[in-house]
Amino acid sequence: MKLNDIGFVSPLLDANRMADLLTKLKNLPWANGDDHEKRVGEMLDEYGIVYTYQPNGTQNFPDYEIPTRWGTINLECKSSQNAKPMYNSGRPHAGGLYVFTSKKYNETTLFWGDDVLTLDKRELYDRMLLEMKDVLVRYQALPEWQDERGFDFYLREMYTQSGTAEYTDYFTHKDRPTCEQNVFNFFK
Ligand SMILES: [Ca+2]
Repeated sequence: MKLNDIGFVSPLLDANRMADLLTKLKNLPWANGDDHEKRVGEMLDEYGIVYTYQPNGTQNFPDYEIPTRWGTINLECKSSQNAKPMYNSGRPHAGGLYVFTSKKYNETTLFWGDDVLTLDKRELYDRMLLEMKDVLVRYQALPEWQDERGFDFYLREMYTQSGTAEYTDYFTHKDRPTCEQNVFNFFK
């Protein structure tokens, strides 16, 4: 099957079916990470949606790469005991569609990575990382950096969210309705 044909397979994944699927995803009760990921895959199957599962490996974004008539969708499943997901070393991806389920609320919410991490903040992170890498390179260039055991160093990114619920709770956040609506609006 040509890539162009995908999304036009029977049954047709049109805007209505997509909205239907998104509603079902949004209404999911909590499940732990593995189960959450699996049930989302089963829902994609139910809708006859063609996808590639973990195209970049098990630990990497995204969980499901889905060619659609709206372009390639990178869908990422997140699950947490609490009200915010863990991103670890991968910041929320621009263009990533997140399906985040919380045990605390026994609810699921949908958002685009762009809507939770602004472009301005991404650029700020990038500027900081460049400076940090520059510091590391300067130290590594010092003659005394070399020792007889080969001890070296590398920087690892770790993205966290801190602050009160007003900032960090994905379910009570003032922007939650807008974030969810932006997901639905994209597929119109
Ligand atoms: Ca995941």
